[in-house]
Amino acid sequence: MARKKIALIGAGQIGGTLALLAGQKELGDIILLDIPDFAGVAKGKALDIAELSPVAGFDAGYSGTSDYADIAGADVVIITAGVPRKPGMSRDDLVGINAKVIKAVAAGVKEHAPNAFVIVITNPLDAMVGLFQQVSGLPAEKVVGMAGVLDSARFRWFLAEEFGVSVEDVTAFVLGGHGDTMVPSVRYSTVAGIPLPDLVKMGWTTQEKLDKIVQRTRDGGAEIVGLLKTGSAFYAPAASAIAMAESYLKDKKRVLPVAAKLSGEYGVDGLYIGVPTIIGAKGVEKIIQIDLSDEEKANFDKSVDAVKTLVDVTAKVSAEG
Ligand code: A3D
Repeated sequence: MARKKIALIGAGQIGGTLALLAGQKELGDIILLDIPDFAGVAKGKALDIAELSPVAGFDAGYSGTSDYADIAGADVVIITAGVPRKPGMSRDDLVGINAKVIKAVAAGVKEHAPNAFVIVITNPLDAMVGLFQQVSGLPAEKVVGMAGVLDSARFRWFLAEEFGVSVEDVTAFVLGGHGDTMVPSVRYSTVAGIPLPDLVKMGWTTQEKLDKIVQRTRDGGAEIVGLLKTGSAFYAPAASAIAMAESYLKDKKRVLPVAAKLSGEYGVDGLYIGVPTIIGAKGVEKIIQIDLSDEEKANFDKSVDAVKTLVDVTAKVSAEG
């Protein structure tokens, strides 16, 4: 079987980490694309990782480019092109620059890799993935946004630390937009199947501590921006997108929270928002609708409203140029 082709649009912090992780998992040959001024960075990172591969013991082709013709026929495209946050900035402050970038990327992917499974990471996530799908016209089930896997990984790690158990045995559930209004669900998060409210009853933790963990999850991105000062998180975001790409390429049918385009589910139509899905060879094979409590539904609706506002701002900005 021929190797798959993975195109990474944006060869910055996340792009480079994606290239390394995709190679280590032998998901396919990897091409890093960046703007002409950064073509050297794309080529340099590609060569550096290629030279790592004999030591690490994996086979994957690596190249760098600024020419979209080189991504022709890509099976998976992961987009990180744009600018990240600096301290004091919200994800929403990035709309002006990143909307223009996403429009350019959408044109390139539409022309050269229209059959790819596309994972958008560029912030503000829910608005940028919606814009990409709208401009590229690619089928909605083949265009997703990465946020929920990362947000729930953060939630899982905080919970594993709190309980002193393996991260492998903690599952966590996060819904809604990727922003301050995201909805980490305490009811649907578990340690080895035991829901968090039961763990409170069992005396493993207190409701107060859980509330703090939920808030820390919501602020997880800002916590890292505050520490790094030069940009935003990149290791965990890259690993999260790779889990999504792997589920598609290997038809694993993993149940993953992704930003998917809803058509009536959860009472939302035509908007990208974080929901649990099954990711397999067809892309988003199913959007899973779970029962939300009144409080969860109210929080989810608030998150949807925040995403709608951002989508409106994005539409205005993109109409201007
Ligand atoms: P950074 O290291 O700056 O890399 C971005 C790269 O995009 C740079 O190399 C740019 O040259 C390149 N670029 C800019 N414009 C274009 C273009 N038109 N075509 C191709 N490449 C271009 O940033 P990063 O890798 O740290 O972050 C990338 C994006 O991911 C930012 O928007 C972040 O806000 C976002 N991000 C999202 C999450 C989510 O969970 C959704 C998490 C972390 C970061």
